[in-house]
Amino acid sequence: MAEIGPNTRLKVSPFYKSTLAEGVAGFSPYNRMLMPVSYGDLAAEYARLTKGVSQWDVAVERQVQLKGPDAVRLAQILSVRDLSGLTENKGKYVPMCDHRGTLINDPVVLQLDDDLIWYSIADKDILMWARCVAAERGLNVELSEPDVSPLAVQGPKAELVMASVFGDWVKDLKYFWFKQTELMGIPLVVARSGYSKQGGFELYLMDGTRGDELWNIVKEAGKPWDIGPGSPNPVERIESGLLSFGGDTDDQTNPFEVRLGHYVDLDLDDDVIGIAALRRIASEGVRRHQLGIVLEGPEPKEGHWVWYDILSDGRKVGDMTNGVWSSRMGRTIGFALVSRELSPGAEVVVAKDGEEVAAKLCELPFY
Ligand code: THG
Repeated sequence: MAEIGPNTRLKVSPFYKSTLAEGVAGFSPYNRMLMPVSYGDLAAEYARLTKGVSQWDVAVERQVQLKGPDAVRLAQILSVRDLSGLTENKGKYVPMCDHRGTLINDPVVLQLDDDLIWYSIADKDILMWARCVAAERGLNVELSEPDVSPLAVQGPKAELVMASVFGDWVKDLKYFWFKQTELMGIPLVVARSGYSKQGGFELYLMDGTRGDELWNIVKEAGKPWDIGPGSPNPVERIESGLLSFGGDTDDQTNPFEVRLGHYVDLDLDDDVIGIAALRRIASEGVRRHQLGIVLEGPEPKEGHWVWYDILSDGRKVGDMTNGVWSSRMGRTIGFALVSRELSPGAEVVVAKDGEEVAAKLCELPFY
């Protein structure tokens, strides 16, 4: 069998050995690293996430660090959401665009100090982008990818596990709030966040030599609640309506098309990259919008459908960007990026390998 594995162009997560020991069954490339995507039993992983608690190696969510007197200024230039209210220990979800107003990332931004910001990024080279912008604008800021790797603890019982590890203060963290702390001498940022709607935390490990140690502390602490390994779950995130940047977006997608319009502040200064283009797009109106889609028919053999044409009256009207079988709904469900002409309730067809599957558009989220 052909193999792909860590090499000099594919960095290893600090939790890599632990995930192998847990029986990781699949990886996906992301930010030039490998992200675990399955431990071989997706139904059990879904159940753990929605009813219990699971721990995820999401070290691929790399940090782009902005440090120096112009860190805050650069952060705003890179973000089409107003960051004037950004303060230490309270993160925000922010769309990042290029000069065309096209979405190039949807990071979480964390301010750690007056002159220190992390952009916790999805899959794309934002370090290179930020360095280029900083240099072209003559800003006094140092850009780097620090030794920081998030471990997510997600699910309705995550708070119990985290409180048993850190104490009751974690219960007071609001969504995206975080605290810099230590656990047995391991430097961490503890945040209430994560890529699910089941509740949970992220532990940003700040010493890559101690990944397996942190993994095992969480694993031991979670035993009373049957913690187990997992990963960002495609079924749960589609049911919950969470966007996958790069998965549900293409090289033309702007934030208004994919339900991120309420994170765009059009009255930001013109020096914010993409804001002028977004003003124009907002006044002209978007061509496409993102809706849910529900397909007819039983569970398909292959679990995950990506980028199939959506047709209406025999004409292509958009794409089903991701589709999965939802046991909870008894249907294949997905995200549709379709022409504005189509509204929830519209009957369409998904064209898949020469077959046509009847489907209906709906509002998001499913739950
Ligand atoms: N964790 C961390 N960084 C990340 C991700 C993560 N960076 C890249 C990628 N994932 C970013 N994507 C998202 C998408 C949605 C959310 C978080 C990261 C999210 N959204 C909430 C929602 O949509 O309801 C809240 C948004 C809000 O209203 O502010 O949590 O997983 N560290």
